[in-house]
Amino acid sequence: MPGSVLLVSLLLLTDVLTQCSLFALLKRKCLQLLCLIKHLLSLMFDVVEKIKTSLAQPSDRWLYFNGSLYYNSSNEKTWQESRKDCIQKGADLTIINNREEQNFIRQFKKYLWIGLTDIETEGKWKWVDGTPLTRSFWDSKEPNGKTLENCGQIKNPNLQNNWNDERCSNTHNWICEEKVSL
Ligand SMILES: [Ca+2]
Ligand SMILES: [Ca+2]
Repeated sequence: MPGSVLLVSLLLLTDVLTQCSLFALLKRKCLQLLCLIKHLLSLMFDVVEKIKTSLAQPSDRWLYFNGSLYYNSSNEKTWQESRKDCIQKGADLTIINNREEQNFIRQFKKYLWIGLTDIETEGKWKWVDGTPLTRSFWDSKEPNGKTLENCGQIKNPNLQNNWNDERCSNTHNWICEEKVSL
């Protein structure tokens, strides 16, 4: 009898030890899982903080005026490259339709490419949407560049009428316009 008691005791002990090691493994896995969750939560917290920061500092490059959003560039490009940038932004170079819009663009107080060109036919100024120029705000001696200057630009912001025809390959700031449908 003492022999069988010893055997049972040994079996029980083995079983307890197995259970204990399984428990230790489970505990280790749980700790690893908790560490992973903690790491994921800290990553999510970082992302939320970044979103909050970006929302708190909206880009001052886009401004709304009378049914359109305008992007005023911080760097300079050629007329063609400027246009490409606007198109990449889902917009195009600005088309100026009236005095109110002209005055709005003047307030940026910069030389700016606008969506006007006579590159196809000298003297036949067209907007980038293909419409011919009807209402214009040329500076008094402009346009004067003949075939050398084929791209439209806003120049002296102090003048009410301040458009200039400029060499398209020169680099300037530019202004994009995106119509907003409400
Ligand atoms: Ca020209
Ligand atoms: Ca000119």
